[in-house]
Amino acid sequence: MQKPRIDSRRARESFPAGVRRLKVGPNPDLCLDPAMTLPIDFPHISRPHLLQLLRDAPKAELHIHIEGSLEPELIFELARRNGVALPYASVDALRQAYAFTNLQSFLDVYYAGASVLITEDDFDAMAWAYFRRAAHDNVVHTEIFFDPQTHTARGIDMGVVIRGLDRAARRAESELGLSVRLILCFLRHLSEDDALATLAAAMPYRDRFIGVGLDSSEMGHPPGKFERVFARAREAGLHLVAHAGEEGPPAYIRAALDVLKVQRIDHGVRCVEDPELVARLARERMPLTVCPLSNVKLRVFDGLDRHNIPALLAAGLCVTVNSDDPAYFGGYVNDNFVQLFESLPQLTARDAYALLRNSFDAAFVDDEDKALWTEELDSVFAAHEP
Ligand code: ES4
Ligand code: ZN
Repeated sequence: MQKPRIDSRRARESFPAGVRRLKVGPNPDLCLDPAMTLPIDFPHISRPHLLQLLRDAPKAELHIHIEGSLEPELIFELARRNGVALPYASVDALRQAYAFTNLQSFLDVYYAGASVLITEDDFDAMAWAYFRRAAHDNVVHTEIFFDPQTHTARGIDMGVVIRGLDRAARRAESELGLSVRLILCFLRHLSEDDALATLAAAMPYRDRFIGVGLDSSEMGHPPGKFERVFARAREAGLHLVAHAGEEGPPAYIRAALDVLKVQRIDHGVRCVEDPELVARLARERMPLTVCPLSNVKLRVFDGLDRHNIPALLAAGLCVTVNSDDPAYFGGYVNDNFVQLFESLPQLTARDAYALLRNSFDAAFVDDEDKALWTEELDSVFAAHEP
């Protein structure tokens, strides 16, 4: 049962007099129609108030690796509890290793951190900590990635991983009113046969996850390598997403669309190198789950002030903002929003609304949930003070 965090009836009552109600429901034209009119007074939202609105607004998070939410303190606690030796002497020493030069330099530390996860309780504890933190940021819906091969390769049973995450998810739904879905990711540096075996091992838990994704080292591992396993997932009625165009070229984004037939692109920021691809992404309203702090930490961009989100939005793309691996990249989803808007003064209140609204439009939920959350978002924006 999904309990909305904001009571929509109360939100409706608090709608300021004289502000016309929005027609609710997902607007399929949102990303294509920058001239869209809304009864929200966008130009009069001050910068400090906009930053607060970004924090307060309900939002969906669509790109978060749950193993990337493992904070150093919990890594050390689980290592002690499970008798796992870590190649770092202390929490501080581990934190000092978070100076990444590219995706691979991060993945090496990330997989070392995940090695402390052994029991169902460990997966539950990790996910529960993230859900509490996400609810604090007014996340109302989250689709979490998990990397089963990182664990099954160490002899951990698939059931331990999925049952632990699922237990935390059910608790988050009942105690935090957070809507949670799981997406199983294949590690692209491993073989397609390994991915096929992983999908088969997960099928007994088919009702506990809604989709599959593709992550880990992108260069040299094009999406085409996973054509058969994505076809099999599609036949099983699973949603499909893939990391593409983070470090890899636009051709990888095209292959994710044409060969894997994904419904969202994770990252996708390198699409701008291929104007025809950008036009296609806009035309098809293909969501990009962008992770600003991640992109800076992994040197995809030299700074948040150099991020291409303004260009992606200007091109009419359905962009969302997400945290990726918040424990490693210096912030959760609200940190991503606020630091992005602090660094890029050209981003407007209308852009903020579009990014938040896109998070619901791009979510794998039914139209009723999208309409409810969109209505809550509109109420928060319409109730703003200058
Ligand atoms: C990841 Cl930032 C990123 N890219 C690719 N794979 C990943 N797994 C965890 N974080
Ligand atoms: Zn990612």
